[in-house]
Amino acid sequence: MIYVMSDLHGCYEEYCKALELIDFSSEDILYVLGDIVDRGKEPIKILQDMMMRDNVYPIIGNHDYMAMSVLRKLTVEITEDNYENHLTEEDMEAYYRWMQDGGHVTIEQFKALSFEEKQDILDYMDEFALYEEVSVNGRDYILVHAGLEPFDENKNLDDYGLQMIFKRCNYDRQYFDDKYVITGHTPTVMIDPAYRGKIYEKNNHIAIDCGCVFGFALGVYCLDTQEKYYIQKEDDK
Ligand SMILES: [Mn+2]
Repeated sequence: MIYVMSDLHGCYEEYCKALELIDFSSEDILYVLGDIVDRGKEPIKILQDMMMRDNVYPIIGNHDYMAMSVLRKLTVEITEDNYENHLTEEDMEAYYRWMQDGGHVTIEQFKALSFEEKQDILDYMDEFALYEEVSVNGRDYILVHAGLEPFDENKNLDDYGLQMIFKRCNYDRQYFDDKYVITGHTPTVMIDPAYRGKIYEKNNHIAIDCGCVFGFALGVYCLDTQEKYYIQKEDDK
């Protein structure tokens, strides 16, 4: 079976419970549609678990992108040649922007790793895909973190570039008649309050960020059966 989930945001416990719920095995495939890090409690643990599995395919989210850009810069060995000009003003701005957007937990846990563990994580994140196209039982899916905006049906998917991870999807607009677009990034409660904590399906859109880190749920969607699974977020005590 092929499954998708998104916006784990450090919710390691719920991620483990979701794998258990779907009885995830080496025969299955899981796509994670980005925003694995930031905000929640255990982002690095999720990354390390994903890295160990060769049937989990990551797609990059804006938080993963921000984290990777900043952590790359901070993990460079400081030498006599670069110590004065290694971090530019732009780097510092990116750092503060990331901290304001929930990067604290990620950087704290990253700092506690050994140099090799840090490199492994950065190398792993470097390989994250920008999007994926998957066909299952005659249904075609495009898997992407944020959306395809500004949308143009004649545009190649590759031409959306980083807008795919930063620019919010327009859920009122059907992009394709013959393809489903699966996105995270926008908690479904923001698309329509009636979908609070639930996967949203309309206009050939499937929005799967059920707002786990905001106290709602982690949703899992099965591409083979169109079944939906939920892990309710435990209250942080
Ligand atoms: Mn996002």
